[in-house]
Amino acid sequence: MPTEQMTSANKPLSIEGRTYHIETRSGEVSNRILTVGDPKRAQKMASYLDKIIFTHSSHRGFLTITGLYKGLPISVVAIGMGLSMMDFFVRESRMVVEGPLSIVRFGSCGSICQATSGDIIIAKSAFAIGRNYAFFEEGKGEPYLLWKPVEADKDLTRVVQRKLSEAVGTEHVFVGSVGNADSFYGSQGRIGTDFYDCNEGLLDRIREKYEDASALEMESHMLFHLAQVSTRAKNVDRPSIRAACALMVFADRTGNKFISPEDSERLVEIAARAVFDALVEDMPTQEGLHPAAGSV
Ligand code: R1P
Ligand code: URA
Repeated sequence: MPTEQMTSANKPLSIEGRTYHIETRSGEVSNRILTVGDPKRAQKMASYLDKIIFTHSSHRGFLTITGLYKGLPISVVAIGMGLSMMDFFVRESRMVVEGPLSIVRFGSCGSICQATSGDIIIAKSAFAIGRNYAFFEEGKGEPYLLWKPVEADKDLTRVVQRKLSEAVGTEHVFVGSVGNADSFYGSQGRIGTDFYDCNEGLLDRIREKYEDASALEMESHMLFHLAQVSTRAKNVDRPSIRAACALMVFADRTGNKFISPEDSERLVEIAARAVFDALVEDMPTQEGLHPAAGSV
């Protein structure tokens, strides 16, 4: 249920200026954001900030932690899973952050390349994989639609790749295009018998269409797409969004292996400072927290 009265149906903000789903307002979110899916991952990574100055858990499951790292503000935001959550996150963050906005996603994925569990894949670009309802309802077309890749921000990606390579070793870092599926199951080519998914040839089709297809997950294309269209919006008089994405391989889809809880925790711990270092190197100026932020 809404926790505060909203002032508009078109752009729901509370009287205090808090967004409807994430429930943050100007001054509480930094221009440098690390976003993850899992709130425990967010807490673990945020524990590597030098100082935490704001924490809020929203009624829709978004967790925002803002702090200082090497003197600059960084927010860590856990968004849960899937395209819609990424859409809420990017749009509502844009509503409350003035000026340039750099977003790094640090997520988990299934690898469909040589990378194995515990390795990291840097998204050079991301493409969407969507269930084609016309096929299932009317027998029209292919069961899955594959959209053209959208590029990550090159500069931000370069620094994220360098910092993570220094942290985990270049031999554990791979670069490629990431498939952003609308399901963990059907549209990621997981074969089962409970549903008619018609996805037996999907991984081969993806690899044929995109030679550098490396990983499958559920948010990166929406992030890159919104960053891209933020530059085309009408009446935008502020710098656009820049986005990058690095993914821990949890599921090795070729070798059929899954990461252990201990290894995933270790990787998150190793990566936290690397991603923060990338965010502050990429935007070294004192952008960020709004002076009017009473709760910060
Ligand atoms: C599925 O298990 C989830 O893991 C991946 C997928 O994109 C999806 O959200 O990312 P996160 O680990 O960041 O949630
Ligand atoms: N996240 C995904 O979306 N897919 C995987 O296989 C592993 C993590």
